[in-house]
Amino acid sequence: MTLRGNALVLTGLLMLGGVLAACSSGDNTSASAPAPAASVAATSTVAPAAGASTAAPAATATPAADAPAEIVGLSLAEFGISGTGSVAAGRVTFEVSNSGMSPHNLRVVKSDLAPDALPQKDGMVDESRVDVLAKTEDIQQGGDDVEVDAELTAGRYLMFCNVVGHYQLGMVKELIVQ
Ligand SMILES: [Cu+2]
Repeated sequence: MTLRGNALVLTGLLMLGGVLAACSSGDNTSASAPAPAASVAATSTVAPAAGASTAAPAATATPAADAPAEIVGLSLAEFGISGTGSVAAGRVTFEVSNSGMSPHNLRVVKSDLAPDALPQKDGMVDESRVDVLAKTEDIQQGGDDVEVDAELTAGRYLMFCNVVGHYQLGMVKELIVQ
């Protein structure tokens, strides 16, 4: 009989607890709840968090969007490309200048081929047979620097100028992304 009596008391406590929780969840927005409600407050903090879930993804997305881009600074001239040879993986900004006498441009492809082994057609790299990840317009002599972005994963890339004849004359440079 004492076991059953304890069970009844326990059941009564549980019911009471349920009623308390139900009551307190109704007005738990009033932050100045008295001290005895502390144990209920622990559970009530979950409910507002779930309600505010729309704010949480925005907060976590912000740091990724603000991550600074890696910079690859390149100088184009007759006939070669000088500048950065390796960067960390992620968002990369190519800052390209023409320090030569004639127009040049930049293309970036991911490739494990030798620097002079890209597929060619009509004196140029055949861009229909490579995956160009970043490119600039022709940059004139003395023209403004051009910036172009790309999202690069780890691996080996080739950067080249695709003005007719320039790739064959050596305007190609390797880029290692780590
Ligand atoms: Cu060129």
